[in-house]
Amino acid sequence: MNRRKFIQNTAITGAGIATGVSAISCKEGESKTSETKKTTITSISKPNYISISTWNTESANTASGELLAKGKSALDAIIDGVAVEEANEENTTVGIGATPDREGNVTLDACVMSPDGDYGAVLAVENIVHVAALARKVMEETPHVIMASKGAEEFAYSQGFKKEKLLTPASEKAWKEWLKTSNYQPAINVENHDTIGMLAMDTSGEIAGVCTTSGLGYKMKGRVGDSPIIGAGLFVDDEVGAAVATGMGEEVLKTVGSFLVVELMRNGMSPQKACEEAIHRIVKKGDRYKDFQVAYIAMNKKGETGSYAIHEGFTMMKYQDGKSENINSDYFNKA
Ligand code: SD4
Repeated sequence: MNRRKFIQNTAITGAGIATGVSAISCKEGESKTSETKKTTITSISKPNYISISTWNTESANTASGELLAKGKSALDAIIDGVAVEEANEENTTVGIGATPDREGNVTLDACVMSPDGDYGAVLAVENIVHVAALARKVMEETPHVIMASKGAEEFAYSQGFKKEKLLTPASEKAWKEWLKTSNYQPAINVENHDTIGMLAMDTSGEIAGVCTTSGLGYKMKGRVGDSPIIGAGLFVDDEVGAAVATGMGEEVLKTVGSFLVVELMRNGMSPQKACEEAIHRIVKKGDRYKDFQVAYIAMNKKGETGSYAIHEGFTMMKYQDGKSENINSDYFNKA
């Protein structure tokens, strides 16, 4: 670990105080260098690494956290982490088994941002399960940042992705049931297991983020939500922090929500307060918020996190220094 990373990762307090040692062995070693020998570390305000994700996505978030613990980069950890959920047929809003559009096509959206501010996204992709990894390929292997639909799918095959049927017998059955009424009313907190947005900070203090989804169930053919759109569904600025959204994408898009959260943090707000303010920007537009859910999660460079939703029921998974918890998010609509 170089000196810059060491300083980034460590809150040094109590210069000259003789007691207290770092809980982190590699940092203990560094505290013995000539530059720092008069300084004893008495508190560490920042976790070694941290992964947070939307909803009750424990296996995915733990997978990411465990990779971070092994020293993997934030970018590697989140892509492999969300892949767990993309492959989970039980999750009806991500990857295989996801709810189709109203014509029965499962179309997926995803995007990723790296610590150096790079971005890649895929929109309305069919037949590919791991669209977060595909978004990373767009970011790293093409001169573009967004690829959509058939072009994105063909690019996926050129990169070795497999063609897979995303509509499962269960999601097909549910769609046929829906066709009986064709009532498009995205439900609030459908099953507390939804679009997955994940943010991670690795052991070198770098932050990356990802979002992957099938969008809103029974959407119109061709509809794209906030999740793959930079600044709306996801934003990462490694100097400041990161935010990711879930819920009614149209509302997140109209307020450029994740960018807003990061900019509010840049101006000094905590992740928690920044998420609250971004939700307030939506609800102050009128009473329509009563019928839809939006939630944000965020983290800053100190490893502090926050989450806030319009309605009760949203949870954030957090894996930090070996411990996983599912945190009930605070929310706006307490009426
Ligand atoms: C969208 N924001 O497509 C996504 C859907 C979502 O929880 O997050 N659902 O609008």
